[in-house]
Amino acid sequence: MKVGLVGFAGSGKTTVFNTMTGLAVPTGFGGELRLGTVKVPDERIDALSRIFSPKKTTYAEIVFCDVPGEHGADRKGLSRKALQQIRDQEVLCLVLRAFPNPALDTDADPAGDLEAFHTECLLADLEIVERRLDRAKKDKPDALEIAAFDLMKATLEDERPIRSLPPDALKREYLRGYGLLSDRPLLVALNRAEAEAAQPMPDALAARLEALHAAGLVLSASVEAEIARMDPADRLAFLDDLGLGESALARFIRSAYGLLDLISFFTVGEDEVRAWPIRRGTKARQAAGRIHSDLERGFIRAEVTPYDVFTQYGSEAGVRDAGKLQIEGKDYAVADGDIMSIRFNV
Ligand SMILES: Nc1nc2c(ncn2[C@@H]2O[C@H](COP(=O)(O)OP(=O)(O)OP(=O)(O)O)[C@@H](O)[C@H]2O)c(=O)[nH]1
Ligand SMILES: [Mg+2]
Repeated sequence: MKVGLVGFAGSGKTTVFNTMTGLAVPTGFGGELRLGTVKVPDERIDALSRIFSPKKTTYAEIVFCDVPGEHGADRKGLSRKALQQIRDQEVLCLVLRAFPNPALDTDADPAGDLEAFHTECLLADLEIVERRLDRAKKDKPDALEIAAFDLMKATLEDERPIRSLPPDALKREYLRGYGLLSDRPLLVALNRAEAEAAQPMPDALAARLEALHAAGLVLSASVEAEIARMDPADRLAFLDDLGLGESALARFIRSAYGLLDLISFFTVGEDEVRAWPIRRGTKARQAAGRIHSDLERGFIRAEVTPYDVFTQYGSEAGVRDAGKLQIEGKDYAVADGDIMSIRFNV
């Protein structure tokens, strides 16, 4: 999963980047595009790794991309370059400033910034959708595709994001390659002053996020960035002082997994114990394809042990002897925590 930290100048994107990655990149004024990789902690993987002692243990990963803000010019506009940098991201994390930033000459206005960002995305998308419809008059039009673009145009003109259209209303395959921004999953991080770190998202903002089909997260990036660099043993005490039980990264991961409806299945063995993130509802055959395309092509069956069943019997042999090994076909919907072994033939 590639998550872009986006938003207006000085909103704290680089500080959020440091919070999530535990790095100490210099903050303030622009800077460059940066990538940082974070492992998704999973106690089940820790436990499986202790049991199998594999050569390699692989957690799911999130790559954060810190997109520099644009200072000067029109504060609430986004340049073509900025739009392109945002288009390169799979998931958008919009950082809203809700703290006084002495380097900026405006007060914090998170609700206004959210609307400004939303409008920029709508306008950029509308330009693309209208261009496609213009061209369709000249090309041989595919009626269904044109209908899809007409629906998108009406949605955008109604100031609603494309992501608000359910999958049965809009076939996402028509969108491939167009880089529409308002279709990207959106997670909004309300970045506050330290004293307000533990207060919930204001109701009005929460309602607006729901209408935009976005998830929300409250944090105070500057203190949490410091906490993220501490010894893990000290972290909890400091989080507790702030009135928080969990790190910003842990809360972020939960929100993002919820927003994207992600679950994990596992593969185990002496070589590697590994977590594989997939969308809920993914079928066994497609899930096998995440491991290797040969496993999808030559899929025969999946041998599945739910994590809880595995821990109950303690070993693969124990599960098998107890007759608890599930044999599943290609259309089995993989469940969170399934330990999978794929039988295949190519
Ligand atoms: N009080 C407070 N200050 C913060 C917080 N987050 C960031 N800052 C400060 O705000 C300033 C800008 O932070 P950055 O993280 O560089 O902001 P940015 O969005 O990356 O800025 P650009 O990339 O220049 O757009 C720095 O001085 C940070 O220390 C926060 O949660 N609370
Ligand atoms: Mg920055």
